[in-house]
Amino acid sequence: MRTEAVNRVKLVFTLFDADGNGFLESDDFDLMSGRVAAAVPEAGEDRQQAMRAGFTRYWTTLLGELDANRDGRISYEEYQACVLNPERFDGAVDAFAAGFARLGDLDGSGTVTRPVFIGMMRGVGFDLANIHALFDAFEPDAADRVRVDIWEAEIKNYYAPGKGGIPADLLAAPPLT
Ligand SMILES: [Ca+2]
Ligand SMILES: [Ca+2]
Repeated sequence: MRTEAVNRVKLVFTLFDADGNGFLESDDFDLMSGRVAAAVPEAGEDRQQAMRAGFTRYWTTLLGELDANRDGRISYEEYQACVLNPERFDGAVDAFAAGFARLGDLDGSGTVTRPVFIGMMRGVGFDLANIHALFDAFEPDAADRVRVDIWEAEIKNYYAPGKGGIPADLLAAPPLT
């Protein structure tokens, strides 16, 4: 597996552990989807539901595939195994990526503004400078908007163990000092 992918897996585990107790649990995903929803209160109910459903499906897939000791939560050791058979997570990652990125398309234009992008990604917990770097890598247009389909595709890339040297790696860059 690519070193970049290891770094992405480590980071996303830390972020998904929204309450910081060292394990992924159902409550973490409710907490995080609530933070993301709160970042875009003007998004319609349908999009909010699709986003929450994506989080829920991803969680139930993790639990079904990775909870080796059957305690109802996922440790980092268990989570790391997600990279061994990435195809088992394709459906869940696709639904997660679609529900998440499309939430930010508030006017149905197929694009997302920088403030909405920042707000949602801060809701997940990414570093602010890294979020701006990713937005800029998506080549915003004159109105400072990026395409939702590009964002959605990059979310999937984030979870692909074989990929490195991609825009998603910007999210796992060390914070600037
Ligand atoms: Ca937790
Ligand atoms: Ca477990």
